[in-house]
Amino acid sequence: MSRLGPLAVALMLLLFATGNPSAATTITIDNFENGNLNAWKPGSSGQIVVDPLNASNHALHFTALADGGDIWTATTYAATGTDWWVSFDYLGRPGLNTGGFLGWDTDTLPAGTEHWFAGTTVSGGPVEALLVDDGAWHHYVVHLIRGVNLTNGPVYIKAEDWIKADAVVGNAYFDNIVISDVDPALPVPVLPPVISAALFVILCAVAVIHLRRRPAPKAI
Ligand SMILES: [Ca+2]
Ligand SMILES: [Ca+2]
Ligand SMILES: [Ca+2]
Repeated sequence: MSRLGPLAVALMLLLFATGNPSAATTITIDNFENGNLNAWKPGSSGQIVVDPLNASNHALHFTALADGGDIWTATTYAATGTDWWVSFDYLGRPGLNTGGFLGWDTDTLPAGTEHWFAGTTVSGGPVEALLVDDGAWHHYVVHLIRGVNLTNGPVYIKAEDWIKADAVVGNAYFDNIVISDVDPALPVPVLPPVISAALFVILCAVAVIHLRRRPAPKAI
């Protein structure tokens, strides 16, 4: 059996100490750049279109108005912990109450257990994120908590251009829909500077000892 050299052990120690053993589960549901809606169930009026504000970007909009949901994700998603964050970008153009809504649903039917957590109006009920309709993209992060505004089981994500909003079709755009069990606003975990410096000193010391112990090259 071969023995690991002290330098290798020190490197493993450093990697272990700086790694993140509880890595976040983050899933990009769709950024609408792959040319298809395979992440979503067929049969909706959703379409991938060129971003009206950025010709190099694509987004989702709808060719029909809906109530109860227009497009559902192809699969369900489950939060691995108590908390869940759904982030996305929304563009409402032009004007007021363009009708974009994003929510979760336990099935793919308009009825049943559901929650619209983002929308351009609260006339259908409160939402966590009231979407801005000012003709510009805005980024949103919605915090969902099991037993509060998220059911315990897996859910579909769904979206629509709500028929009871401005009744104008096609002016609600979504992009970059991501779900995560870690708040994206939190900084990436890093070691405190004191610990990082200590590890660096230890690594250097081990490397020096290792080099000193190396056998001298044999004389020819
Ligand atoms: Ca996009
Ligand atoms: Ca609309
Ligand atoms: Ca439903």
